[in-house]
Amino acid sequence: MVARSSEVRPTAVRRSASPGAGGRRGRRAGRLAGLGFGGAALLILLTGCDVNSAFGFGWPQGITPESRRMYDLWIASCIAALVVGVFVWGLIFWCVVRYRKRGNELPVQTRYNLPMEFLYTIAPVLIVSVLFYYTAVVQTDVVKTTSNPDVTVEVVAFKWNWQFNYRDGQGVDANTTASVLGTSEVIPILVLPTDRSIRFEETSKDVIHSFWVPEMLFKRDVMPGNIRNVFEVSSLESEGAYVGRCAELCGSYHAFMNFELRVVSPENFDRFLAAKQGGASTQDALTSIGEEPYAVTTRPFETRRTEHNFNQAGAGS
Ligand SMILES: [Cu+2]
Repeated sequence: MVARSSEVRPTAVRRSASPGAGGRRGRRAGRLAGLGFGGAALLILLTGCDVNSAFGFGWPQGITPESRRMYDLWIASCIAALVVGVFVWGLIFWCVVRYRKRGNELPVQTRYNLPMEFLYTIAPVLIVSVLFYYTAVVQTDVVKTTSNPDVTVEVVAFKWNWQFNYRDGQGVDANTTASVLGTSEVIPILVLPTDRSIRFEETSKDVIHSFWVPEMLFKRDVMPGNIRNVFEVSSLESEGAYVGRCAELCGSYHAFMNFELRVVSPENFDRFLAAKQGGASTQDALTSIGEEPYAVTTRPFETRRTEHNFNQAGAGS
């Protein structure tokens, strides 16, 4: 038989209060701990009225099935962490109250506790294993690609803007059928349809950039040279305008490297593409389908590239 713990009774003369006092203290500590748990549960319940804003933890709602899976993983991980946290805080506060100093008596000296040591070794391994399992499942789903996406768009990054090429196939050998190019004056608008799978093929003209639309909850590095990073979304679920950014520090004007994702209906997307292929400008093609011709989520930044005005008072605005 294995001893559960080894306790060394202090030799000091016990000057404990009446036998009933310890029991009363224990009950009071239990009530305090219960109150703490109840308060935490009530807080979660009350803020749970709007689960998405209470448990969003800073993440926007996704607009793709993939992003919703990542969102769910993130929220579930946060809630699991909170549950563990509340449990640990509860134990700490319970110990602080239950075993607080009472007079000069030396408390029981516990040297080891096998079940407890077994628990706090196994529990973290189990938690990490469960987190790893769900992360691997969601990641595999998010990065999977198919052989026949509905739309293929080539994302070309360069210092410090974007070009979006609509392609007639996959890979470097496919042809560009229409193109959107950003300039210092005009934010490039990437027009894409709802309800269709979309393949993004990324390439860079110079340094490493990163294609990021926060509402897709996803970013991927855009590499120069022969590396062609590819990812797909199985559909874009809500029409609208979403800001896009470069998420890799790529040089002086990295912060200015914005674009806009404009999600439209499949019919309007076909009309937009036909207008572009017919020689219309991006702004005219957008107007022809009843969309705002210029970006509405971001604006071109004043780069002042020709002025030597760095570090001068009043230069920033
Ligand atoms: Cu960049």
